[in-house]
Amino acid sequence: MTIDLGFAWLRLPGGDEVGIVDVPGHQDFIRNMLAGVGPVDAVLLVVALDEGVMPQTREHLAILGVLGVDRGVVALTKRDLVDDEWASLARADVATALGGTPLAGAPMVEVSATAKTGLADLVERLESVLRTAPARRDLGRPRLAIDRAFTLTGFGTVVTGTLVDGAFAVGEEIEILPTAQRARIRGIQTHKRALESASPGSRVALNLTGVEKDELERGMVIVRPGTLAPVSVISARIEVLRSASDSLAHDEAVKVHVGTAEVMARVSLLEAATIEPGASSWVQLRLATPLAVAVGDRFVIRRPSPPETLGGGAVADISGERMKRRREAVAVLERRTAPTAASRLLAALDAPRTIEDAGARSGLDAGERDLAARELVESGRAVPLADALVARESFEAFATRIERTLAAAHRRAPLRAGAPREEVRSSVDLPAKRFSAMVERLARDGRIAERGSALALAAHMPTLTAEQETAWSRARTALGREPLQPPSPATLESEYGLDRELVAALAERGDLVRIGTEAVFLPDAVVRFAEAVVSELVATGTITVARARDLTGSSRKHVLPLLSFLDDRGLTRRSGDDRVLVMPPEQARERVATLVARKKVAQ
Ligand SMILES: Nc1nc2c(ncn2[C@@H]2O[C@H](COP(=O)(O)OP(=O)(O)OP(=O)(O)O)[C@@H](O)[C@H]2O)c(=O)[nH]1
Ligand SMILES: [Mg+2]
Repeated sequence: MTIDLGFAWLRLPGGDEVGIVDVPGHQDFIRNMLAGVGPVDAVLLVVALDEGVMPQTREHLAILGVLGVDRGVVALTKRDLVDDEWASLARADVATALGGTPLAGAPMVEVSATAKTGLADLVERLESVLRTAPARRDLGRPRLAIDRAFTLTGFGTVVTGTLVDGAFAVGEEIEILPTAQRARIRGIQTHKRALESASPGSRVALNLTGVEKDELERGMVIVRPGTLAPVSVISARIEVLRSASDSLAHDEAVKVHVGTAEVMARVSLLEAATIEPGASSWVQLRLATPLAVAVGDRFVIRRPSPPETLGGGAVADISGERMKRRREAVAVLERRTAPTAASRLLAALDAPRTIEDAGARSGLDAGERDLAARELVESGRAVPLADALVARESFEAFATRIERTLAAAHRRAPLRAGAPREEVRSSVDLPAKRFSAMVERLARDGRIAERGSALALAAHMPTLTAEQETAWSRARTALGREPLQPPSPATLESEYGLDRELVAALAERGDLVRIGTEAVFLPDAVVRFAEAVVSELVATGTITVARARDLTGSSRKHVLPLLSFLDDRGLTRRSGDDRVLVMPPEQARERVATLVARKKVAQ
């Protein structure tokens, strides 16, 4: 009697090699059977004709259904021990038992191992069934669930398993989960032949350096470092088998079999209080020890005692979040398992994530993922934010939060240009790069505006109280008296009540132009000064500080910052003690006209 897994391979008549995992049939060893049956392309179900359908035959068929193994061949063995009539009765029995299972209608071949009859036919059927199996996907994220770990004299540590989702090559560093230990691949064998690399779907023996046999066991998973992380909470839709002896209750303890691992878990039912036999429901499984699983992995749940297969499902979410609000949780999970790749990816973009991260969460391969991402961005259902993508809905939530923060800041400080950028960023808690992309987009859409180092709602204008307006109107009269020899900011504050903040607000509104730290002018005065300087430069080519002062009726104290201002605006530049024009006259005149209108943005 087979107790544990056995491994062999076979060359098919067409030349292909097929790896074979022999699993125990007896009910006492179902847990070992489960460790071997997961990642297969097809199954060879063996029923002895002299015994017919046994209880374990039904349990095995149910497990195949749960795991989604939906192609195979049935070998009816010991044909030599029964007569024709018995054989045809048994055969009919088996056909009935297959009804409603993934092997319904599968080819059945009568064989005798002792008389060696039917064997060639069996292999041929197996070959044609395998031809219908879909190609193994390569997600560039290889995983190997360990089914055996041992030491081999002259080699050291060896593990075996079925490689899925990617390829491994000799020399590669690997990570062992859940322990997160690192090791290196020293050698690879498939069917006892040494290879440089192994491809997804093959039975593989890895010779590892940097790890001892004692540190490895069945159930652990070998991955490329950093590509998968163990989780303690997984969400899934579980189906309880119609044949289950009882319903599954909330908080019940079950055994979860996934890959080659087996762990205890508690079931949180997210919908009803129980799942009746034949029914299904969204659940969260709280695992006793963390498991390295990926979205889409099929698993089986069993009741520990008396041992019984209850059902299972496919992993829908591995974010590890405990979902408390059940109805919402179910809606999220429904979306994460939606039929199209685009809607699954979208469901994983509830927060800004890199496309790799979102793809892994939705169980998509690189091709599907990239196609879906393009579709989502083109249709506007997702928005790019620097290195990440985010669903439109979540983007809107961020945008609303930013707008609220700004509105509150404007209410608190109506005179201010806006709220400090960092303060706004902390209100949404986005990394700097993504926040900048967010701001850029909202600014482009005309929702918010960048005002120097501050952010504001696009429509925000600093607003003055009635007293401030009165103070401003008195100050303006004073500034207009000798526009190019205006009162200093200190005087404006002491005589007219224009403090720094009010001046900044007036500058923001475009009523004042601040030049340097020590001068404030009316916009018209700045334009007049610039016009005079430009005309002189067009006429004579250069201008001195003294000449500019005399021409405009200003003072040296004011002319110095005004000339620097023109330099800063790219209109003029210093040449010794003089200024010269740096652009053709026509262009200079145009620039003068926009000099203070542009002030508001540049500040
Ligand atoms: N006469 C006869 N005996 C067979 C035939 N096939 C297998 N046997 C015998 O039946 C017994 C059980 O065979 P196994 O191959 O161990 O059966 P199994 O399905 O692997 O059983 P488990 O591993 O316990 O699930 C052995 O003694 C075999 O020699 C056959 O076609 N004819
Ligand atoms: Mg056996």
